[in-house]
Amino acid sequence: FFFNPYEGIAEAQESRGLGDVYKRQDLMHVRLSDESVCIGAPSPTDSYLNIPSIISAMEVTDSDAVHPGYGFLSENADFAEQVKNSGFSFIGPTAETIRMMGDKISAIEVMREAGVPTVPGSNGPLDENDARALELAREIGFPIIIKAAAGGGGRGMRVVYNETELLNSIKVSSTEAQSFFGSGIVYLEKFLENPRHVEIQVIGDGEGDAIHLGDRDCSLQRRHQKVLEEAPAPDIPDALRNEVAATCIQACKNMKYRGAGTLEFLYQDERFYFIEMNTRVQVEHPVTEMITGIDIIKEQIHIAFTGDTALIQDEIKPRGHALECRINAEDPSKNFQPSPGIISVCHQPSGFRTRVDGSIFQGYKITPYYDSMVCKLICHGRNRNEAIQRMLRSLDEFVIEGITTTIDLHKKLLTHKKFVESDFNVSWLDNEKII
Ligand code: MV4
Repeated sequence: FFFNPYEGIAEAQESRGLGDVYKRQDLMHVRLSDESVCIGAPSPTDSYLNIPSIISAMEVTDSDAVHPGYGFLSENADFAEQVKNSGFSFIGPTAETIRMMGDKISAIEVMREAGVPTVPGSNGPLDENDARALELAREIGFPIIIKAAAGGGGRGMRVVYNETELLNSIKVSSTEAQSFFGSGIVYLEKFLENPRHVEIQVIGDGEGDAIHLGDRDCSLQRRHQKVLEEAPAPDIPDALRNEVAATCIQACKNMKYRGAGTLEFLYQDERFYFIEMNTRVQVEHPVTEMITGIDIIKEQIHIAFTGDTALIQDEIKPRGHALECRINAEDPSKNFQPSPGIISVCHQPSGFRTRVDGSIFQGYKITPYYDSMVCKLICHGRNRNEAIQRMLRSLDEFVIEGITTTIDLHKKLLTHKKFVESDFNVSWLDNEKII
């Protein structure tokens, strides 16, 4: 071997300690790269969210394209636009598509036109007309939920249970939305009280062809942070799954969707209700890769460079069941507060149908600057039960010392009767103190 990617890491960590400046050489992906460029200070606004800084890095390295990943600028239409205008390729949809889906009201409209089932609601922004808002809420039936058009992911929402609080709640929500998102536009939906979160993975070639890769259940989340995801979503009649997926494909064809995307649904009483579309690849995409055998990242890059996809719907045959546990550097006994520090011992599981996606190694230093997710453990099985057993075996093999992680919490979750029986909804982890 010409080089040892670990060389000098332990010594460097030890001599600098935790309080010191983080060195980019401390990151394995930087060590493995042919070239690297510093994009700014650790604070995201100075670096990963700084558009000129990213575009400068593309210029000095003579890059062809940028993969926006997830988080940061991955759903920022201005970034996609500036990348394109600077002569580079953005691996994702067009800026127009990102903008259209970023506005939740226009996203719902696009989906309705394609026949995607949506939540009964205002189907447009609420205006100043109080009488009209009251009439609408009565028609829909309480409880209703007020959402910000520019919101998403759980931010800027308010549930209203009766008429007396409606008008005030609309005003408060709009004022909040204005200060959070720079737009006070809000809309109404029927509030579903115990839904599951089911999402459908789509891929479009940007020319009007599109396919889907089935669904995932992401109901297990805590304070809008997903904890464990699975594919396919359990206990949904296949005819219904396929029918809804067909409407998703229609929507992607209509808008000439380019790249990977996800349509998010609430699922309750055997019905799907579209709520939002994500125009990026998601953290939980590996569970879909495991059941379909398709490398979603490769397909994203292929489509960006060729404007074509070799994927054919009839050839996509999901097999078995996959689970993903997000391993966070957090302390569940201290209200999930981040647990930064140096990983002193690291042993990652491996074996048949076991996959670890992540960035950690012995000597890795977790900084307080970013999200606390440090890796993901993904297991596939011939069926859901086999996937659960394999995940439990893999979690037992996983050793991370020096920091506190959510590994033990996953063991409790995977053996809980309600999880084993898929008897949960989006509120379960927030309401029950099971983890
Ligand atoms: C809802 C809902 C119930 N009814 N909309 C929260 C995140 C954002 N993507 C949409 N969210 C919700 N929208 C209606 N009409 C319940 C939620 C919700 C939720 C959705 C998905 C995953 C976790 C959630 C946790 C709490 C509330």
